[in-house]
Amino acid sequence: MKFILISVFTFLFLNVSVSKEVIIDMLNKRDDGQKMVYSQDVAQIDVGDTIKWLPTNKGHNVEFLGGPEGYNLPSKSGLNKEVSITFDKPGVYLYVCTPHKVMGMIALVVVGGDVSNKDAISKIKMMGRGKKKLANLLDQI
Ligand SMILES: [Cu+2]
Repeated sequence: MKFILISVFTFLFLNVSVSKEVIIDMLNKRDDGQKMVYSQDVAQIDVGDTIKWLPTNKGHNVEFLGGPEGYNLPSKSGLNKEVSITFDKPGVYLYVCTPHKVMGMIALVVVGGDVSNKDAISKIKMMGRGKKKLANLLDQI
């Protein structure tokens, strides 16, 4: 009995601690020299995890352009605003910075390792460097 109780508590504890928060910065320049980028191009997270975007540099936001089928895209954030989203649905998500998407300020979130909607994401119309970068990022997942 004692063993079962310990097992149950361990399971509950692990289950709670598994959900994590990932921080992504909105940057004018990243350590690798890339300009107008998020600190992570591809964020691989688990179902139930939260991503918090910080307006580390000014003039950026987060606008979702695509996600798994049935997902209601969140409304785009205001410039210089912190954004926090919890992802409960597995799949690939594409988000961009509204003013800089043409310059390639775009990124992906992959939830639960599920890339089954990758094709749908690849069909989202992008322009300029954003277009090239989307193809490049999709190649990485
Ligand atoms: Cu931007």
